[in-house]
Amino acid sequence: MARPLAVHDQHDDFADAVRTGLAQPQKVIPARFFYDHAGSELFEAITDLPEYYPTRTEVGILSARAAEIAELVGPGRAVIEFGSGSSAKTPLLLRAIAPAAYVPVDISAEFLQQSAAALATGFPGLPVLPVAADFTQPFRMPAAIGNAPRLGFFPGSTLGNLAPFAATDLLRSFAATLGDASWLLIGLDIAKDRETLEAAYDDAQGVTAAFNLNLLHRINRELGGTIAIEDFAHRAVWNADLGRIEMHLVARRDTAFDAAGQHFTLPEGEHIHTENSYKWTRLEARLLARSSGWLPVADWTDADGRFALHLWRR
Ligand code: AVI
Repeated sequence: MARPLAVHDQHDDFADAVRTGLAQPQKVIPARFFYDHAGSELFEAITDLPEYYPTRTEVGILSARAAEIAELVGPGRAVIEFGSGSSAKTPLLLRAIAPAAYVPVDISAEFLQQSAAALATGFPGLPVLPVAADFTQPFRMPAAIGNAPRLGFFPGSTLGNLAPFAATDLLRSFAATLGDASWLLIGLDIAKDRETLEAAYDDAQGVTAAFNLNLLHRINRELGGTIAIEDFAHRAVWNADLGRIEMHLVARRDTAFDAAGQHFTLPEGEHIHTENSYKWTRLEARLLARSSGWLPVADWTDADGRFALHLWRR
C-alpha cells in the first residue's frame, strides 16, 4: 500500500493544520493528511480505476523501457526509492538493472519493514536496506551501500502534489542526498485535455469522492469533529492556467461544526481546497530538472502521450 507524501503525520500536526487551514479566507487542508489507514486503502483502489490512467500507464512505460533504462544507468547501482515501494513498479526496475542494493525510504518504520520484507523475498541476495526517514528532508544513506553509484526512484507523479517551489526544494534535496554522479528516475504526469483529467479525479464509482471525503471522516474520528459529511460534495477541476487538477470539498448547504477545539461555519458553496496535482508538458519537466540541479538525459511516454518517465542525472 503506497502512502504518498505521508510525512509529519502526527496527531498534533493534523490538529494544527485543520485549525490553521480552516481559519483562512480560502479554506485548505494539506493533501498529506489523506493517507491514514482508510485513505491509503482508498488510494490503492483509485490506482485500479478505469479512469485513473497514471498507475497502469507508468507500469507499462517502465516494463517497455526497463532494458533501455538499464543500459543508460549501468549495473551495480544502489537504488534509493523515495516512499517504500510496494507496487509492481519496484520489482520491474530492480529486475532490469541488476542493482548493488535497494534502499526504500519511508517515514513509517512499520510500513517500511513490511514492504521491505515483501520485496526481499522476491530478490534473494539483494541487500535491502530500509531507512525510516522523512524523505522531504536530507537524510543519511546506510553505510552498507558503500561507494555504489546511486539511482533515485520517485514514481507515481507524487511530486505533483507539491507546489512548484516545494517541488524544486524536494528535487534539490534529493540531489544533495544522492550526491555527485547520481541519477534520478521520476514519473511525472502530463498536462492533457480537461475531460480525461477531470474523469481521472472524479470517477464514476465515486472512489475518489470517498477518498476526498475521508478527510472529513478523519477529522470526526481523530479531532472530535462534528461534521455532517452529507453536507459536503467532492469536486475535481482542471485549472489550466496553473497546470493542475484541484480537489475541493464543497458545502452543499449552510453548515457548521466543531473540530480540533474550534467552531467553523461554511455557507452553501464555500469550499475547502484539499489537493493540487500538477501536470507537466515535456518542456516544463525539463525546466523543472534544470532549475533543481538535474540534467535531463532521456524521457519516455506511452503511445497516447499520457504519462512520462524521466531520467535525469547530476
Ligand atoms: C499520490 N498522488 C500522485 C495522486 C495524484 O494523482 O495526485 C493522489 C490522488 N488524488 C486523487 N487521486 C489520486
